Amino acid sequence: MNKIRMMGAPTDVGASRRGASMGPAALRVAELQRGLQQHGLEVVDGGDLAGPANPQQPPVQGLRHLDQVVQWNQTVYAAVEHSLRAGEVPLLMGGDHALAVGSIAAVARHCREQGKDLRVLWLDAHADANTSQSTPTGNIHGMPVACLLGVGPAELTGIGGQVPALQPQQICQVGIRSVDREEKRHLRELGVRVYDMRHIDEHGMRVTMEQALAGIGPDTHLHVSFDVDFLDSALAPGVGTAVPGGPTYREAQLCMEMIADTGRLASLDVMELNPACDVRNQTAELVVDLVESLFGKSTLIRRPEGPY
Ligand code: 4U7
Ligand code: MN
Ligand code: MN
Ligand code: MN
Repeated sequence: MNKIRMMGAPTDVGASRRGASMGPAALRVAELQRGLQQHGLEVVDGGDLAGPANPQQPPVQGLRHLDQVVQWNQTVYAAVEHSLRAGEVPLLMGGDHALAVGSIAAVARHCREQGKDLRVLWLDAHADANTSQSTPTGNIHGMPVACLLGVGPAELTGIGGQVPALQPQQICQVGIRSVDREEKRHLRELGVRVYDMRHIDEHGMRVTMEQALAGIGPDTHLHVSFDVDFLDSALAPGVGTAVPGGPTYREAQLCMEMIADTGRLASLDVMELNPACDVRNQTAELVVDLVESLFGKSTLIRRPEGPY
């Protein structure tokens, strides 16, 4: 594994509930860097990126804080691109999920230049495929998937220099259980592969992840966009938009472990952690535990080959 570079994006301009801006600090308090170093990984903390404050304004034409969201995304884009060019594994600590536009646009550009096959795994309770027309809130953290697939304000869809930044076959969602009415139609039209909680209930996390990870090969760059509200809200209260009925601790561990087993994880977003909603930083600690698994903590114990 190449050197991991942590970078914080302390903002909540893409949300209406405040607090995700404290996510990077909570992950540092929960010792994310040391947790990963424990397993022999090389990890640097590049500190926090800077950007505009949250003006706490109502949405304008279905979009809240568009200018601020664009500015933050441009900064994230540049930082992720720089890290990938240096041969590192960028680990973006959000911040709200609107910043996945800049992060993934940078990864997509890097993959085009390097001739790598990009796969994005979107772990979330929400599909984040709203537009300014369909959004019930105007919050841009509910829109990054649509933006990356070319549907959204030009200032966001254009980040990275190619519209769309992503093809629908390149993204796959897991854990989804809250999708708005109009958003459902977008998902179908966009052709995004969605493994919702119903699918996990019926087939289990193991089969779900086998399906989600199918086709990943030696040339694949695997990007994980981990929205902390993916996790069951009883387990992970420290998020601004909690939804019950998410993966249990063991299901989430298995999900992370199976991603680690591919050996292709090359960039990561950890988004939407909201310490203002958390209880004694327990969600941040859980996230550190899961991110350790994502980078292979438990593969120290090798499973025997063959059926079991
Ligand atoms: B997150 C929502 F209406 N769909 O668009 C919206 F329910 O990044 C929630 O996944 C979006 O946390 C949640 O505002 C965005 C709402
Ligand atoms: Mn979410
Ligand atoms: Mn999200
Ligand atoms: Mn959220």
